[in-house]
Amino acid sequence: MTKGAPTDNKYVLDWIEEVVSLCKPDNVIWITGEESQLEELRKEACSTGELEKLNEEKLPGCYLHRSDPRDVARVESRTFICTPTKEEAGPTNNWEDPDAMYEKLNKLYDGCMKGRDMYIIPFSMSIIDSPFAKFGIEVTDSIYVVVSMAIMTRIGNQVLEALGDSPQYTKGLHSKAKLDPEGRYIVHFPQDNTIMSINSGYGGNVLLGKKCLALRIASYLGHNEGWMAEHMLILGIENPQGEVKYVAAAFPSACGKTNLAMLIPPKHYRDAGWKTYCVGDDIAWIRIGDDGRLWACNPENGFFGVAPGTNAKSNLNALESTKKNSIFTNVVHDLDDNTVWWEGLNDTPPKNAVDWQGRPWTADSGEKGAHPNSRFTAPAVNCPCISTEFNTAKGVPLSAIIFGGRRAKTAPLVYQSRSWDHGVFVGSIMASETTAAATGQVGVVRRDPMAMLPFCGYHMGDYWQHWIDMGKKVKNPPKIFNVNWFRTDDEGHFIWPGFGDNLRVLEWILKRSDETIDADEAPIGYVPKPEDIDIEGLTIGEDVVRDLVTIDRDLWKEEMAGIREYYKQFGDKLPEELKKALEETEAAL
Ligand code: GTP
Ligand code: SPV
Ligand code: MN
Repeated sequence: MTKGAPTDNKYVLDWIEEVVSLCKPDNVIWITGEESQLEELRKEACSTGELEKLNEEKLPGCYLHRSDPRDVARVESRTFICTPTKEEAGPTNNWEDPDAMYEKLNKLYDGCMKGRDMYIIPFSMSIIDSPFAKFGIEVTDSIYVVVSMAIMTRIGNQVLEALGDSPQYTKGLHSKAKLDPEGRYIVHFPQDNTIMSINSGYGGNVLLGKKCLALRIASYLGHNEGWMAEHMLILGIENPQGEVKYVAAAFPSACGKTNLAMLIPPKHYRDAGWKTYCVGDDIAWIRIGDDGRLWACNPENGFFGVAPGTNAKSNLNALESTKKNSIFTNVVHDLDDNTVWWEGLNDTPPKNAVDWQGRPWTADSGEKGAHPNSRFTAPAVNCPCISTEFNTAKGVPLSAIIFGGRRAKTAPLVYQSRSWDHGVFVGSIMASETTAAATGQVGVVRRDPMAMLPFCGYHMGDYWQHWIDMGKKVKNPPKIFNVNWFRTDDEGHFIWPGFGDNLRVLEWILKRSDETIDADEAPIGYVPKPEDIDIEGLTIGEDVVRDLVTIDRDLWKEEMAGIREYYKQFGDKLPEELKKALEETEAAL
């Protein structure tokens, strides 16, 4: 079956022999990266209904895909980190003994590709000639996965050439199998550099370069190798003096990374000469540079963004990114002009349409036409504000790291940590309301340290210690902040305008990073003097800003009590620095 393979790498060929004999596909197809091969596959997928070709004039090269209705989001309850001991995976991950898990999975994979084609996708996270790139090979029986990976990563023979005869690559085995929710597993074996995903066809569960490799496996590798894999967007901000500074921000799923990564400055900022550049919208790999600063690069090559709410006002750059060579998953299909629609795109829903499940649908039905976690897969090169540094190996130096979540109360609009270690504390105590990006209840506040709860490939206590240790090694660490765009009033409306106006907060953050502006001391850190947040052109006044940055001591005392309780599960692994920061905050309150 490996006859005619485009590589002699015996570590690759032996593994492919193994998965072929396990999955028993009818054919084995090596994905070369050539456009002609991808085009053939798209045609084949259109012939079976797996993809639908959209209006070539309005959306050239674009396709619609619907996943199984029971398979529309990441499934955290079925995502596993299988380290030799449970202790290594820690209390926040699902764990099973690797041997037991291999045995269980091998039964599920046995013959799962009979009657199907197997596709072998060599891919690279980061540009292929980067010394920091990590290579992977994803084996899959899904054309949707092949064409999505071709957007999200660098793929094909060029990766095999760069890999040469090295064993250093991540093995990723994916099969849709029967799409059975009961048999669904997304499993990571960090020590074996292996990922196995079965019975799902939804992005985050099956595009194995993304959350599985670039976060779960990479966070484990980064811990061993002295770097960090983080759930962060990377944004460049140019001020009117022409200086470009970079920030990285970690927000949980569906909490605003893609939006902040592509933000368009408010009008008077644009007029003054402010510009923004997107380096990444989801994942940052961070290293210590020769200059003693932290440098971040985006290992991905595309965006897998939330569709609902994306519109010309909220995120024009994302919308523009989807205008060609993109795939839309679980959105509304407008049958009149063969385009797509979702809630929040505009006020003119299509009259003749089918919903995300392919059922006839009109807006009057009162039901949502697009799934709340419907997504677009778009090439990064399409983004009008893509950074010139996007395709560089060394990435960009960070001036600030920002944590944030979706909190109706408690968390202020912005606050700054007192030090690196205190910043790690601020990241570790993050909490956010759950969203449709993962299955389960939506809108429940849960702790999501560094937005990595579902993505950390090892013990969370060790992960925090790694953050502390990295801080000791960097001479000029970025300052660390926390933001919350989602505070609501008594009627449940968002108080802060958000989106492009978030630059007003970023401006304060950059000034604090430069130490060119004062701040007020609060028990939890530094908060802006209300007059230091630019509100020109907004309908809210300084008094509202004052409220947004005010700390409610009673709520925060409760918060600290909750954190004390939360921390207990980490036992000895809880870094001393975090214990101390908790005690200091309690005392200050
Ligand atoms: P993942 O791709 O799942 O990791 O999500 P994300 O973090 O990239 O979130 P995204 O930018 O797609 O935003 C998710 C939702 O939050 C969308 O419905 C947005 O409209 C909304 N949102 C983003 N930024 C803001 C903001 O500043 N204010 C408010 N109120 N909503 C926002
Ligand atoms: C997220 O859930 O954080 C996403 C989408 O970015 S997924 O790729 O499904 O993880
Ligand atoms: Mn996103």
